[in-house]
Order: sequence, then structure tokens, then C-alpha cells
Amino acid sequence: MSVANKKPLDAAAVKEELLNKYPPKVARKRAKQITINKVEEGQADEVMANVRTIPGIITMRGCTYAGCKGVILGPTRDIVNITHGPIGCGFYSWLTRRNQTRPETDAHENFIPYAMSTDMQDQDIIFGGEKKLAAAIQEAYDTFHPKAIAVFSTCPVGLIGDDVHAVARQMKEKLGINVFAFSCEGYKGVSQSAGHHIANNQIFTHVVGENDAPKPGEYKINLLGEYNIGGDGFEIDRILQKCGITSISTFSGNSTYDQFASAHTADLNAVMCHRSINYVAEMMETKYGIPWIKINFIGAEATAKSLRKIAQYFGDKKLIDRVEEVIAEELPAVKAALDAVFPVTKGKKAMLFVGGSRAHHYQELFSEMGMKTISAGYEFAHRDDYEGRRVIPDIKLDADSRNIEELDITQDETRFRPRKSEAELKQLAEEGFEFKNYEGLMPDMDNDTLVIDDLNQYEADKLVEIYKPDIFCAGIKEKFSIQKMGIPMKQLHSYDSGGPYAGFQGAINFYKEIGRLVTTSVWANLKAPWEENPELSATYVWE
Ligand code: CFM
Repeated sequence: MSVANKKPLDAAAVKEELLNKYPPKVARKRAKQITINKVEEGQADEVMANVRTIPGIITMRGCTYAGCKGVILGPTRDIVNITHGPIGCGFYSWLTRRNQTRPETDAHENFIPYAMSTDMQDQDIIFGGEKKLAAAIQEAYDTFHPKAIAVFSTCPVGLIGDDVHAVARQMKEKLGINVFAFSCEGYKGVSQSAGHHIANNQIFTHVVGENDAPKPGEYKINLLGEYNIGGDGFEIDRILQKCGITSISTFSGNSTYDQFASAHTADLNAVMCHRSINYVAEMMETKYGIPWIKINFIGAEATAKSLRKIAQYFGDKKLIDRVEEVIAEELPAVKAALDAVFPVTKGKKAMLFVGGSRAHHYQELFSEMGMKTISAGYEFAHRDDYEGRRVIPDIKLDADSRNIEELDITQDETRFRPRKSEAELKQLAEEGFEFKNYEGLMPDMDNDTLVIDDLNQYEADKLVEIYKPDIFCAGIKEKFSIQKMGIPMKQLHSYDSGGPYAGFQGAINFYKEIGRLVTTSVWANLKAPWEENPELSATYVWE
């Protein structure tokens, strides 16, 4: 008997059903990536994460190049990004992530609309592509005269051994601008996560700390891991500004080269997406003495909590009061929007399988709407994003992780400056204030929910068939197969055409959008031709 007929659904039985079809070896591996959450009875089993996808499985993941070029550097508008590789890599990463940017004026540089590539051909693969790369850098310089040029390696570059860093060094010397390269070949890691780490290392090495000029403003923070998808960063900036908090840099939504170069002058790093940028937070703390905290601007309550946390850190009454005023001003509209959808969203079930942080953050918004997350997981997060940072010492490094360089960072002799005195730190600790901690996704999920890493197409279809959620959240690759099963699907990478969903205004947008989605019957009413006419058959022409 199928578990779909049993009630209530037992997580262990569902897990078994998901594994049923696999060959034994595949099932053994997937079993470690499908975990039954145990919050009430203490620790759940550990989640096997950040390991290679089994060949043949249709994964939701992307590649290392995508994580480096698209995710981390993509949203910065005034660095010329050149893809060193065949044209497809540059073309398919051209404006495909909905990060937005807003130059101060039309006269300011914005290279985001361009796709630049060395367009490697067979003969470059055979004889080497370094000369072509140098020529491309020269051409980009002659055309745009940018302040910086970044070079991104694709798979063939690593296979043939082009020394992109040597070319970047030569061109930096020749042109007198900052030129740096990334060894972010697509195959380099098990997913785009490796690309984040590689990008963080190079930005930290080549850009952070380049500009010591003090920036005006009070309560200076960097917002790390916010990429301005669908305008999220604009909404967060609006709120920070209203509170009187100065954002020195965002890594990397709506950012500029100079923001990265000045980031070391901030007094706090507020980390939104822990997975993609925790490396920069850690390195800035070691080198410059900037502490970091985890915050989350997805969800109205989470936004209020994060603002209070930033205010508590600075400990200044003026800021603390101002933050309360802003929250009091913003919440009535949020509450009105929530009240309007709550009767239809309450009790509905959601599933979230997204990237390395949103599968957690968006649970806040759903729970505000009275919706339950019945199963969730990341595509490429690491164990700490599931189980919390306390498991970091237990994570066994495998060959794939060791393949990604760990920089050896030490205190900057002249610029290291502790931001808080011992007494202030003690005081904050007594108030229960937590630095550099992230508890991960699992403590926020219900007991006996399935937490699944690197979900694949087969399992997604199975889960939908078994649980029949009211909404399924993932990305473009999953969208249409889910909708064809009659379930509303919301893209939480690109937000479809919607957003922003961060901050207070974003929460309002999200409530409305989800309210519409869970009440529409259009997907359930759609019938594919083969469902309406099961006798539909075909013959081969030679028959
Ligand atoms: Fe961080 Fe992201 Fe995400 Fe991510 Fe991404 Fe993204 Fe994402 Mo798509 S940086 S981990 S690599 S929050 S592009 S803005 S939506 S998978 S959950």
C-alpha cells in the first residue's frame, strides 16, 4: 500500500518510499541526506551535506563558476567581469539572476547589462587561451576604462591549465588598475558553494582594505550576504537609512568596488546569508577586529528583531529609540496586510527547497501567515546551515573541500582595532547577546519533518505526490514539473517576477502573493493532454 493513503503521514515511511526505487548504493547515500527532524527529543541524525551529487541524479544545484561569477560578483556594477571560456558560460550567466542595481546617476558606471567573454574556440583549447585573455582584458580596458577587471575561469581553463592569475598580474601592472582572477572552474567543487568561497577569498585579498578614507555617518555596518534579488536590498537600505544606520557596504547587492574597498572601516558585520559569505565575516574579524552577528530581514518579525539586535550592539539610546519608532511606524501596514490574508493562509502547508539560506529564512514569513513548513532543505548548504555552527569542528574535510583554498589571515598591524572593550563585551554577553552564531534551519522546524539535502527531481515529484502541499518553493528548474502536478509553485531564487520580499514592505508583498497563490485553483484544474485522453498513443514511422 502506498504511504499516500496512510494518515497521518509518518516521516520514516515517507523516507522509505523516497528511497525505494534507488539501487542499494544510491539509497544508502541518499538515506544520509534525508533526515527526520528531532527537535523535541534532542539531536536529530546529522545531515550529510556538501558532498557530490550521485551521477545520473537530476540535481537542483549549479556549478562553482555560477557561485563565484553569478552569485558573489554578479551584483557589483562597476567591476568589468570577463568570463574566460566558451561562450555558453558567459551567455547563460548574463542577467539570469534578478539582482538589481541603482547607479547614483546615469553617468556612473554600470557594467551589469554586459556579458563579456573570451569566447574560447577549439584552437584556444589546444594552444592555450592566455594570449586571448590578455587581449580581452585590454579590449575591455580600452572600451570602458573601469577601475577594476575580474576574470572568471570556466571548466576548460582549468583542464588546459591557463594561468589566469599570471595574466591578471601582468595586465594589472600594464594598465595600472586592479585586475584579479578567480580559479572558479565549474567542476572545482561539488556545487556553487565552492564558488562562494573562492570569490570571498579573492575579494578579500584584492579589494577589501584598499580604501582607508573614513566614510561619513553613524552606526556603520556592512550587510553581508544580501544580493538585492527583486529589490530586497533596496527595501533593507530604506529601513536602515530610516533608522539612521549607515551601510558602508553590501556584499554584494547593489554594490560598488569602493564599498568592498572600504568595508574594513565598518564597526559591525551583519550576516544575512550565512552560507555564501561567512568566510568574509570571519576574515574581517581576524584581520580588522570587526565582530559579526547573524541577522535576517526575511519576515516582518525577523526584521524587527534584527534591527533591535543591531541597535543593542551599538548600545546607544538614540539608536535604540529610533529603531523602536521605525518598527512602530512600519508594523501597522504589515499587520493590516497579514490580517487580510491570514484566513486563507492559516493552516496551509509549504515545502521549501532552495539554495543555502532561503529554505530557512522564508519559513519565518510562512509561519507569520500561519503556514506550516512540512519539509525543507538546501541545495548546497553545509552541515552548519542545517544543524548550527556548533557542529563545525565535527565536519570532516573531504578531498572536495580541501580543494578550495583556506586563506591564512592574521591581524592587520596598523588597522586592527577591537570594536568593543572587554567590559562592553561582557555586558553584551550578560544581556544574552550572541556574536558569530547561527543555529541553522533544523531547530526552527517541527519535529518529524523531513529535512532533505540536495533534493532531486524524482524526490521532488514523490514528495508532492505524497504530501500534496499547498505551495512548493524552489527554482526555475523545478517550477513547471510541480505546476503540472497541480500545485502552486513560487520561485524563491528569482521570486518569479515579484519582490521585494525582505523587510516590512517585502513582507506585505509576500503575504499578498502567497495569499493569491494558495487560493488559486488554476493549477489543479489544468489537465495535460495525456491526463484527459489516456489512450493517446504514438507509433514509429517505420511501423
Ligand atoms: Fe545565499 Fe542567495 Fe541563498 Fe546563495 Fe543562490 Fe540566491 Fe539562493 Mo539562488 S547567495 S545561498 S547561491 S541567499 S542565487 S541570492 S536564491 S540559490 S538560497
